[in-house]
Amino acid sequence: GGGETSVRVERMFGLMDRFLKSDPSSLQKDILDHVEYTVARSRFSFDDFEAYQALAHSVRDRLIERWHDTQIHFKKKDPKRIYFLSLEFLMGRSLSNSVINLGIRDQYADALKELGFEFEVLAEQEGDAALGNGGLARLSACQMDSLATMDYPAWGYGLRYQYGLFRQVILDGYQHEQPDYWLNFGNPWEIERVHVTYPVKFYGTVEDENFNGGKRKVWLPGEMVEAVAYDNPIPGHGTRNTITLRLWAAKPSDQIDMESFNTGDYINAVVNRQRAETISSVLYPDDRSYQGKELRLKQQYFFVSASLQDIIRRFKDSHSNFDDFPEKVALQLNDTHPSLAIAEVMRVLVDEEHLDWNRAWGIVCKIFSFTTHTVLPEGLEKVPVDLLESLLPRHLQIIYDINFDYIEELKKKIGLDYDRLSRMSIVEDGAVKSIRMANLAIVCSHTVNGVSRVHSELLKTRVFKDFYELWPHKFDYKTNGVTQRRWIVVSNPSLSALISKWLGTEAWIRDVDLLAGLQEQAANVDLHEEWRMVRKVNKMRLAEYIEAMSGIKVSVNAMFDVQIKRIHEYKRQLLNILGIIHRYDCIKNMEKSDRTKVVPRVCIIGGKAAPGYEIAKKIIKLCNAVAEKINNDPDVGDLLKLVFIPDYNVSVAELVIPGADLSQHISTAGHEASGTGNMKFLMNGCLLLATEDGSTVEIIEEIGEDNMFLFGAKMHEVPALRVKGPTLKVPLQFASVVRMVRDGYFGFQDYFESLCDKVEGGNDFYLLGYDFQSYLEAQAAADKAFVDQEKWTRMSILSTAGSGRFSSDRTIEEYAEKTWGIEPCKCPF
Ligand code: AZC
Repeated sequence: GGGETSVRVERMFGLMDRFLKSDPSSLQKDILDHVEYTVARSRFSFDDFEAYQALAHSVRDRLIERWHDTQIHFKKKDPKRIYFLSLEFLMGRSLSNSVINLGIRDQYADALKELGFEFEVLAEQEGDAALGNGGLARLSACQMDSLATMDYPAWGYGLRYQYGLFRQVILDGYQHEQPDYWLNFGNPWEIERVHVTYPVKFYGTVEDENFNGGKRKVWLPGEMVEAVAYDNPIPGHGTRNTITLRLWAAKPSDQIDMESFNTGDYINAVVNRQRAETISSVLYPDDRSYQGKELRLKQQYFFVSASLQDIIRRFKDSHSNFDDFPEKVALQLNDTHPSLAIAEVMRVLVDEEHLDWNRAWGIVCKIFSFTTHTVLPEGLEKVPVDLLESLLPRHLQIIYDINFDYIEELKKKIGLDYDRLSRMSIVEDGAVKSIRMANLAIVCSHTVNGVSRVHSELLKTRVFKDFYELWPHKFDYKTNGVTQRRWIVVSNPSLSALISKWLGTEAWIRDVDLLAGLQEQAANVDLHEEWRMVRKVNKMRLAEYIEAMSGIKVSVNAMFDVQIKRIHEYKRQLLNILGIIHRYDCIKNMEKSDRTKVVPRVCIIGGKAAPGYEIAKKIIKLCNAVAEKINNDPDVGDLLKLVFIPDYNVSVAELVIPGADLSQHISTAGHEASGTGNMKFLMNGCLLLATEDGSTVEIIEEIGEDNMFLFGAKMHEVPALRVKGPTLKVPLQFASVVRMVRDGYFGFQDYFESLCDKVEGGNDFYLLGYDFQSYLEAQAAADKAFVDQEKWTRMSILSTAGSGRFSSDRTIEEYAEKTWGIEPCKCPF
């Protein structure tokens, strides 16, 4: 039995020898062993990529040790667990993050040096794991890092897409999408669990069956697919705790459909089975607009069903009464994407565990919490009833039953206000009858979280007003945060060392509030000098990358002005580009002698457009067309450059953010739920040029408005401005830059026409025209501040010093205490 084995193992190794050693010579031996036996290359001849693979495998071995210990410890202590359900995780690279969290980066660097390799060079060999679109997905990744670091008993659950987010290729200035077949070269960071599999059912019918003198529902599925677990260990920093991100892959079911094999068409029967894999094959690249596609719904249910089978199996390992479930399990719905989990828990409890409906409902009401990440109505998922009925007939019945009870209760509370009842119903009657997933999530969750304070206000006063009035206690918010481990320590090692030196401790890496200690030193000239030095080195690194990517040479003396994020109308990359055109036009029209007064700029824009989002794609093309013109104009030279960085992703962000002087977060007020890029720039001492939107409002409270460049209409002004829309006076400068685009100054006149139409003639929904004047003023203020290097450096230091509140450690602690009711469970060393 297991007991005997462990005694035997202990006798073989002795307690102290149980773990792999991490001194340089042990590391070297392990790396070389992996070269020889895992990568199967000769230890006398292997290239950088093979060295990376071997290195990654040796790190993996160390992760696995910690991970085993953590899982055993969790099992022994049996604490309440948090299960984080998310259809997207944007993990990026793992190597540097892992060795830093394990505390053995320097040992590895030394070990590799003697073998003739450089750690950084090998780290560059790794491709990104891009199993997500944007903010929501990267937030999940940051939160996993915090959950591990803070010793919470947590599991992430998601899908193991074979194709991550598409690669963006720019040809003639246009975006083209290419598949990201990221598993091509193997993935050392995952562990395939061939024995952890669950059947997932689809289609079929629901029948009534006699049971205990009554009737009960039985779902007779029409299709069965197997979910196979792939575990990705997530190491905490400065702790042994290493938690699990479990991603599911679809495989043909074990249960062979004898029917199709008996017809004699063996080849086709095999080929048909193989189609099961398409469920987890590709990530939907649209981060906002919901499309009602069957495959998407299949993905959602597939991952929800497998995860819940796994969670319930783990619960049943040590519990027999489902009434204890809420004391042991918290389920977090990351947006509405996993909200079928609600109906699935009801189905399992009622149909499979035979609890009566009310008892099951009582349990469901205590376990779910829901976080929404948007205010855009097109982001709210609505599943057509027809689709749900054919794919998941029993779930549709359950949702109808939940809705029936809920509407009856609601009538008692609000009376027969039919408008309001129909707005609040989970089922939407209309041309296409559909299920409102957000309403389902709100009705069945105990907490509805926003991602920043103002986002939560919008939810309460606009998007979910009816619900807030009914259940004010459900509504709360946890302002987003990012992990300083990845966004300072991994991506900006020189700044990290500088901070530790001046604070006299590395403790801020786990306790980020300590960064505030830099405030006292904000005027220290020695710190200033070192701070500027670090920033300059990072700018040089970025300049080299820009030249390698685009052939454009940029001067590190210029201000690096960056906007990187998904391309969206509400994020207003177009405002940025029109501002750049204005700057260009000013330089062109200046007396030559005045040009010496211009503060040189390198404007950097990066981001992907959803493949079907035409306007966003035109914005990319416009950026490239303007860049082409400006960068080749000898009148302008180093005074202005515009660079579009292709294929923006997590590892590009890690390179760009530390090298930015100024970053733009310029969404129309009331549209960015939170924003997390702003926090990453802030931590790295980059100044913000921003609107008072999302989490920026809270950043202002931390560092003060004097430490950033704010502009634009305020959130409460926006609705009235929209009403006035067509009568608003637009500044002349705005009309004239749009004119330049319309007149074909940058070519492609016809192609850009519809883009210009979006911001003129009363169509300017995002208020680019209205905000243009104050945008230019904020830009001028940034120029002025940049010339005063003393002042700029002080602002930069104060930005980093004031970033402590925006760590995901703080966010996760709030979730743990206020929403999930879980406690740390630290694995002893
Ligand atoms: C994003 C929000 O747009 C962004 O403001 C926020 O910081 C981030 O989530 C994390 O909360 N939303 C998404 O990426 N996607 C959806 C569907 O909202």
